[in-house]
Amino acid sequence: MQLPVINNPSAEASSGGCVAGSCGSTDDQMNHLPEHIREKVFNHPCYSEEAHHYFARMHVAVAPACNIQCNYCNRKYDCANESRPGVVSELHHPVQAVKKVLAVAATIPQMTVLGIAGPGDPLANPERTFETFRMLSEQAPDIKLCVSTNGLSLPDQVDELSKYNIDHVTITINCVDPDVGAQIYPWIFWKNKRIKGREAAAILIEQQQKGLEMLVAKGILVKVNSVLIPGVNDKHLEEVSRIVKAKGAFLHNVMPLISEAEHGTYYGLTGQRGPTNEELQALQDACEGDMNMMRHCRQCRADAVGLLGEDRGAEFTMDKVEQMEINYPEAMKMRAEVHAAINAELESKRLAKESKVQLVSIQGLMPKVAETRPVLMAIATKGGGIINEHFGHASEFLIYEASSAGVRFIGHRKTTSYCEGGNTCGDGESALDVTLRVLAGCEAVLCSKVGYEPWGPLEAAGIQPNGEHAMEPIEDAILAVYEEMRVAGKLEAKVIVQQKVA
Ligand code: CLF
Ligand code: SF4
Repeated sequence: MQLPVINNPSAEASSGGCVAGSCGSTDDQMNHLPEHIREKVFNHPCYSEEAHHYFARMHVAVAPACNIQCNYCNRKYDCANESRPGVVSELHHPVQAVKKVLAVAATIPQMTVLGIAGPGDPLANPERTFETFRMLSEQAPDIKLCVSTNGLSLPDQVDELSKYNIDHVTITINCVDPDVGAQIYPWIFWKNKRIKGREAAAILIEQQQKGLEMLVAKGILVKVNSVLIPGVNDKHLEEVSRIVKAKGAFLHNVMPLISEAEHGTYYGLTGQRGPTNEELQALQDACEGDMNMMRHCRQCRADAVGLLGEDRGAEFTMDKVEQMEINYPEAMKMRAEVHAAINAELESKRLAKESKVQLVSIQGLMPKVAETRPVLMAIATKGGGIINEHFGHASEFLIYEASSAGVRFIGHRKTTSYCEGGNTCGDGESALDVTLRVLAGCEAVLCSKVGYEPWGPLEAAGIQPNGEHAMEPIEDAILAVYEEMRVAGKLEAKVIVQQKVA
């Protein structure tokens, strides 16, 4: 069947939900997973990098309270265009939340996962969180349930979590050393007392580690989120990665600190900076030796709806949901058809990839490719794993690295969309200037179309615009462009330049 196009009117306002919430295996890793784990992750957009091009998630904001304070969080601030965990526009009662989930599931059949990620800590609001999960497990059994927590009360809730068939739990673990933790968490609320400083961090760390071990023992997949805070835990996160992997975490998601003064967070107000794209990638690469890293997290709002990177929450405000007539059994049939079509497409892609690998090794082409250097390319896409977005409409670009080893996903970079951003934004920088800055280090940008005006500045910045691969699968297009660069002798030339610089 024809796959429905995911309408994404607000893709430009990329979303960011689970600090108390976040993951992603590559499809190669996926293929090597045991069947019982593959079953759990193949259609979870956060746990599978490939799935995130096709399947959507939503969050319901049923958990207002939190039992700790993080220096990067201020739940009072809300802006519909703001993409940070902890931020919501509407708070819901569990009954409303379930109505909303059924409405979204019927409208966006690609929505496979319901997560509770805030705006506070879901497990600090156990009645509301578990009531929502209980009703959903009865009324929408085809939806995977997912929860994200800071971990403080996790050990007490593991039994309850396992009752609702929750296969995915995210724990935000920013440190395993209380001295580091004391710089991140000013206080926790523990056994009816507010505890501060190092003692607070030590309790939180102990509870997180205990909760992780208990979940793994029950066979529940655990993803660990860590916020990278330069100068605070940047040197420490490799150790965190090693420890959580040794304890059985499935995936590690290192996310950049979001810190702006206008957010009113402690870090924002005190000038703590977030990491650069290069710092984030370097740390993710350093941790990768130890475990699967998620690189496609969008730091979603606690009420995000849609594909990762888009937020369709405004289409499902409670007043709109109340007016919708939902026949869920009917919707389930449509959902099953859409999921079957996506799975068939994924399977055919997997087979095509396998046969390509076989062909390459039969032809003995690998040694030739192995001589070429890696190249970063930026992709404009609205989802579906294809190049289908106009350069001027993109508010984020996916960044891939092509090299002799193949194509690997590196991350995403947000920008101001060229067509909608006007001529200037912020400090007098034009929208195009922002994009040129954001794409620094990339040597090509692949999109469905690119206008005459940005073409020159892109080329002048060393980024080759390319609209020749519109509607092609991303990886195929990247490989084709990489091959063109190789044939044109552009790959070796850069090596010489780099060596000179070094
Ligand atoms: Fe939500 Fe988190 Fe579940 Fe995903 S989000 S509770 S695991 S369903 Fe995903 Fe969003 Fe990143 Fe979280 S992209 S913030 S990792
Ligand atoms: Fe905010 Fe609590 Fe989440 Fe920390 S754990 S980010 S304080 S909601």
